[in-house]
Amino acid sequence: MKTLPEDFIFGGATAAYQAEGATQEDGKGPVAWDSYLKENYWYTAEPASDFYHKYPIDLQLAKEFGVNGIRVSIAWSRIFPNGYGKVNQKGIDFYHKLFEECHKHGVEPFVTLHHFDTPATLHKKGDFLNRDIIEHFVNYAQFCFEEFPEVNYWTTFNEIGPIGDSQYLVGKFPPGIKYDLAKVFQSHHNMMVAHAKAIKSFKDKGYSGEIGIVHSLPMKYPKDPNKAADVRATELEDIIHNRFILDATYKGEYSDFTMEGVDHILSVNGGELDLREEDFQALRAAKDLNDFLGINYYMSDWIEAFDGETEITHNGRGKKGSSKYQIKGVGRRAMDVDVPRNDWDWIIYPQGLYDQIMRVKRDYPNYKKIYITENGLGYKDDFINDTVEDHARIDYVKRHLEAVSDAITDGANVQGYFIWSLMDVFSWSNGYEKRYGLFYVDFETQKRYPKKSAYWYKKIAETKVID
Ligand code: BGP
Repeated sequence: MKTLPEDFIFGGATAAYQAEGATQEDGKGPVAWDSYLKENYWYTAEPASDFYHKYPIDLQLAKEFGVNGIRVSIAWSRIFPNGYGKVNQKGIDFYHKLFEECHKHGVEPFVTLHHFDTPATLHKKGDFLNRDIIEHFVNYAQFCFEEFPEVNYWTTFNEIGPIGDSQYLVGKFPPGIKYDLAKVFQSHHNMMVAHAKAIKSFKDKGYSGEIGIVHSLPMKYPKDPNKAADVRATELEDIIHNRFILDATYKGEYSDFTMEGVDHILSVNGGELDLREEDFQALRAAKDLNDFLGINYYMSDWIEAFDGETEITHNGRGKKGSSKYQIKGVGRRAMDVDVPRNDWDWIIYPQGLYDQIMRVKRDYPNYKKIYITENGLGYKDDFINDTVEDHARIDYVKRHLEAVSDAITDGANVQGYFIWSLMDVFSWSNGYEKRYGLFYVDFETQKRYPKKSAYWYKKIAETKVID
């Protein structure tokens, strides 16, 4: 039986917009999602999991079930309703109370400054495509570092990769632009510069605690490893989703290999990047300052060569087999590989987590430590007799924890795992039907019910034996 270290964090993850609800309460400023969900989806962020009011219950449950870490994010627009300028004291008070409650229950808060929810005012001006936001983000970060000394673990951004992809490639996040690869890379780059400047200022001011970044790192494999065109397609997909942001994080520049791939993609798809020497100065100054890397890992993809136009269909309703993903000049995700998927076509492959951790260790040796900051299985839970017999979720988490254990045995420094999600929350582009939580949330009554996975997780957290 595999084990995990004694001081390992067994966490649960959440995000402000997906959990809190109360989108217009106590002076919170709007975010682009408020209107975007109304106009494009069949749900809104109300009531979410009403974490804004129910957090003491969730933290009590966390404690009872052996969860000793929680990922939460600060909603930027609760602190600065317009993204900058006037501050909102009620928002500040809320997070002080939240962090206090976490510590009271022995649940360490890992706090993200930006989890997909740019204030509407800044989003309207181009979000991270507009360089002005870099300074606003850094000011907001500095404000939080100063205001919340009780926070021991800071994360600048959650998933710079999927933000750009979802906003400008897939078009499922606001502003819903499709197939614009130049915007994808520019957004990634500008966010990485904002990250670099924020952590540099954190370190310069000598705050206590640690700071890092959370990247989503899906592993990419060639459908036929003996076919050069499949291997090339895989490399290009990997550059879009992993290599570009990892290079920026740990090398402070893009390697020649990465840039050659980016140039190729843009030569086929059009568009140019605005990459300035001052940006690279900022990236270089920060590349060794990341105390940790958070890896969010849900799936891997098998990629094959493809010669045709870009077409991406998002499977948001959980209708298995309805997604499509092919990019001109890059490749396409093979649907006919013999690996299990969930209803949203996410390929379940724990070995990919091991491979991704070991790749970071090998290619970015200046990483210091890793937390698995999100991993979990989304599905339409059957709520029967006040619980959910979520054996598939238990199996999924078990196999991914085993992959983490293997990576530690093979020399990787991984110090914690946060299941997505602590309690059920709504999913950005898939609604309330796609559940992940250890605790089932009845969204009408807002009551919580432990699922079978919660009891199982508690046992692992207590024994550190993956059984
Ligand atoms: C990550 C996000 C989370 C969460 C999770 C599950 O990308 O950081 O906020 O939503 O994925 O994804 P989904 O909700 O699309 O199933």
